[in-house]
This record gives sequence, structure tokens and C-alpha cells, in this order.
Amino acid sequence: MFEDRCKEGRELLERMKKPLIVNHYDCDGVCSGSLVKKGLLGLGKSPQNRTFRALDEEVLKGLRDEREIVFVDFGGSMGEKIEELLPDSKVLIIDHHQVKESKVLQVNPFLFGIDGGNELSASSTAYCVFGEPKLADLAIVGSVGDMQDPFIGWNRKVLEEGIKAGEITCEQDLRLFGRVSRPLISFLAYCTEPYLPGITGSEEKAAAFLGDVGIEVKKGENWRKYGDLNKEEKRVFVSGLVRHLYSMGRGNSARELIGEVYGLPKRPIGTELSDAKEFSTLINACGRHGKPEVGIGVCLGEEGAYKEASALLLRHRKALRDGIEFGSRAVEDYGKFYFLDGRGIIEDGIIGVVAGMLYSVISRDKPIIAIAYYEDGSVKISGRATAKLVKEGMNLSKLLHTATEGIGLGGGHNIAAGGKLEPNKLNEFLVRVGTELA
Ligand SMILES: [Mn+2]
Repeated sequence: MFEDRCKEGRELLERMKKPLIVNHYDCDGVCSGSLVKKGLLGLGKSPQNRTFRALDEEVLKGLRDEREIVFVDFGGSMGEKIEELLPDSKVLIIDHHQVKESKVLQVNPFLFGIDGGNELSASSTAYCVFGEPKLADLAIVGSVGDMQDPFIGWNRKVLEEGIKAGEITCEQDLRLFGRVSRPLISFLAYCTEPYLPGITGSEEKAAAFLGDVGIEVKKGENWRKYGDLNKEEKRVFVSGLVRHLYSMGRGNSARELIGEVYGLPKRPIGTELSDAKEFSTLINACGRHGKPEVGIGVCLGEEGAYKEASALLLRHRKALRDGIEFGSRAVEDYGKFYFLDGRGIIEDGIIGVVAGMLYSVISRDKPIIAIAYYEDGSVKISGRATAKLVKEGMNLSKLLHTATEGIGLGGGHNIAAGGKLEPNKLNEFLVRVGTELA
């Protein structure tokens, strides 16, 4: 049973002294890496973190001198390689990607028939290993970062434990980024998820919209935030947005405006850290712009880390805005899927996020495959689908795995997957994707 495996994992951690935590660089990777660090500190250990964009043989070879290693948010598919390359190390894998069992001890929901794609992130899996309610906030932030909300199954259990312990709140409200931390005008002007046609990208138009619906943007000297509005103002604001989106032919986005939001009342109120979604974007910004250690510092509440992360977030949001502006012009309809060529324009670290956000400007009836350059000139692939497509049988992990066979690497989740291609194999890859989807 999954619970027994979690207990085994915990027992192995208890036998470690100075483990090296090796985690993935995205939000879930950084949150799970931080959660494990916090948990281990609580057990009196002296852990350290190292963050990687991907786990491959090169990385494993570089870990040869490490005696105790915990892999988080990746490693599940590398069990045999780990055995071969790190035969003398004590190793635990905490992962939630589709995988097979090996001799290395692995805590992974997929090994127990639980869907790690939507029921447990690496962070909430790590939470289950420690079972410590104080760690529930990071578990939830990681799951939100992996787009697993609204929570079901095991995530729901973690959420409920967190609520009970006073670490998390949960309510129905506007789901837009910045609802707790951003003044209303920039809240709207910088909104990329969903993209608000006619508003996103322009402070002037955002201010005009607020004027139209009759909401005051300032109270005395202070710029108001969505969280400062009273109930009636919130209602007026949301229905104005819904009307706007429908008038622009974006009814799909309108339906996604409201949903479950998760608050973190023990983190500084009025900052990104008090809302799980904003927290997750902050962490993503750190990891994806080469500063995962700042993200870990934020998760652990270290001084100074938040300020540095905020600067990275500004940069991140500008890159996303530019990316989606470019993407909505450049995305092509390839029949069975959409294709976005972001090479030379969109950074590899955010191409997947941009691909996912494009669903607010393209129809949701087929998957999107986007590409960018890695620093070494090879091609990064990111695939995104929708929950509805997955329900109808779409499996992007399988698709990318098959379509890259012999010419690259690919895998991940049903709904979001990634890969890497040798530079001159793009045409072959695209033809294969088309064939697989036919
Ligand atoms: Mn993950």
C-alpha cells in the first residue's frame, strides 16, 4: 500500500545523516525539495539541496561521491541507472511521474494505482512521507504549481489536514494571479492567465475597465487590491470581467475565472506568500530563471530571499507576457494539434508555461506542441493538453515518448509532457506526432 511505502521512505530518511536532496527546478520540484529539507531539519538532520533541470546520466555521474541522496520530482524512471551508477549510495526516490518499479526504494503514487498526474504532486507525495501538518502549505503550493487544483483524492486529504492545522484556508473566489498582492490596475493589465483581450498589456485599458464597472482604484493614498474590495464590489468586478470576456468571444476563459483558492494564513498577509497560486508563480520565477536556491530560501522563510524572488517575478511575468503575445500571433494549426515554434524567441524555461496559457486564445479541442532552444542548441519540446482531452484518452507522456523514440527523449504526464530533440530531427518528430494523433 502507498501508506506503507511512505513509512518505509520515512524510515530510510531517519537512517540518513547529511543527505543531499536532488530536486527538479520547477515549482513542484523546488517546493518538494524545500519540504524534504524542512522535514529533515525537523528530524535533526543536516540536509543540502541541489537543483537540476533534468536528471540524466551526466548528473548521476556527478553525484558519485554522495553517500545519501534523496531524489525529488524526478528519478522515478532512472531507477536502474541509479543502481548502476551509484551502487554505494543510500538512495530514496520521491516522484510522481509515470514509472516502473526498480530496486531503489521509491515513493511514487503511480506504483500504487494512484494518479500522480492529478492526485499527488512531488510535494504532496513528500508530505505523505513526513505526515507533518506544518509542511502542508508547501505541499499545496507544489500541487498548485503542477496545476493539480481543484484538488481531488490524496491532494484533498493533504488539504484537509492543512486546513485542520490552520496552515491553509480554502474558498471559492476569483482565481486570477495577484488577487492578494497586486494593485487593481496592474492586476488586470498584467493578467496572462487567462489572457484578457483588450485589457492585458495595457494599464490604460485596465483603468478604463475599472472606471466602466465603477470600482475605485485608490482609497486615500493607497492603491486597492482585489482582496481589499467588499463583497458587492467583488461581485461587480467579476461580473464585469465575465461580460467582457464573453463580448470578446472568450466564454471558455470566463468559465474558469472562479474556482477554489487556497490561502496560507501563516505566511505574510498581503504578499504573494499568502496565496498558494501566487506563491507558486513566485517559485516558478526563481527556478525558471536560474535561481532555484532563492525559491528554496522563500519556501523556508529565509531572510532576504523574498525580496530577491520578487525581482525575479517581475522579469518572469514580462517574459510570459511577451511569450504569449508572440505565441498568440505565431501559433499554427497543424490539423490534429497546434504547433508553436518559439525557437530564438521564447526561453526554454518558460515555453511550457506559455504553451499552457495559449489555451486562453486558441480553442481547447486539440493538444499544443511548442518548441524552444536549449542553451546547447538542441530542441526543447513542451506539450500541453486540457483535462477534457485527457478524459477522452489523450496521453501526452506516451505521445512524446513514442514520437521521440530514437531521435530524442520524451515523457511526463497525460496533460503536460516534455522532451528533447536532436536539432535536425524536428520534421520527423512533427510527422510522427501527426501520425500518432491520427
Ligand atoms: Mn512535479
